Amino acid sequence: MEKILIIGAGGQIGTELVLALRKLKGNDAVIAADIKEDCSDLIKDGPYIKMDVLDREFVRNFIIENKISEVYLLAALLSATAENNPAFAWKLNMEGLFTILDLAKEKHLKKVFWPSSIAVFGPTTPADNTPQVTVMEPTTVYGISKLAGERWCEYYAKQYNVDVRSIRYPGLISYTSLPGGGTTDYAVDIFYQAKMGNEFSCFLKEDTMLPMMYMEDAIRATIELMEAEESLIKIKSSYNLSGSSFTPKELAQSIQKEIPSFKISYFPDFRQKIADSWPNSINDDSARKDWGWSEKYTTEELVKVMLKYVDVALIE
Ligand code: AKB
Repeated sequence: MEKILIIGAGGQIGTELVLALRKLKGNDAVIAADIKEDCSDLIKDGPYIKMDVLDREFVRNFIIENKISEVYLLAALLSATAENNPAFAWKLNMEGLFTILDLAKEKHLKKVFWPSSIAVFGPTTPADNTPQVTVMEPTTVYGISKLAGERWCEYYAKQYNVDVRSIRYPGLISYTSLPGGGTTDYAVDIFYQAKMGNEFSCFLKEDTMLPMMYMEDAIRATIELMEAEESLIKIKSSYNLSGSSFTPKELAQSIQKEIPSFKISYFPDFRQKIADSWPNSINDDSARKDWGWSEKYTTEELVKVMLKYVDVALIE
């Protein structure tokens, strides 16, 4: 029987992945794990374990004793938080990955999912329609850790036959649980402020174009990648994935179509530099060709869904 462990299950992606995978595989087949003592009510309908991904022995014993077959390793510090604590970000983002890759190398795990990010790219990367294989000189701690992680995933896949799969996520837009510590987080916060009737103060300049994706597409991509035949997964580092790209101004204009009184102002902070180093748009031809990826949500569609479902109680 498949037994899945999601580490970092309390986060923005983790919460939604737990829900989606439990729907697909059954509640008991999907164990949620996070550093917090208790899990959120959203994922209370299945097993939960408090787990510090940096406690290598604990993680190893849990996976071996519980005969876990697949791990989704989502615990990480994102781009903005990582810049404020580089040493810890490097430790957290790398050590957990080695623990899991080693378990897969020792054949305790059949399959591993590890998320990469558009942060692997840098200012010298072609910014428009960024190719799968291109110049990669990230200038953030988060980006450096993701690029190093990608290289290690490919190394373990090629040297030790580890089945590890990965996606370079763009900014993810969702309403079920909040993002934390990312540079693309403005594109989620904006919906809460719009719904509360507040003017939104944006920490990026109005013309900062970034690749984004609606969470439902991102979760579907993750599950489709993990369910695909192993022979189809040609890229062992991480797949480019594209949803839609927009600037804060364009996003605000889409929101104004639904809420004409909505106002936005711009006060760029340290995150502007991070955003400026990332691509405007992503070429995901490899994901389309290898395992049949295609996105469903346009910017207009995601704006409509977000405005309908965002619950301001989540931030109060
Ligand atoms: C961030 O902004 O740090 C993340 C990412 C693009 O990986 N959302």
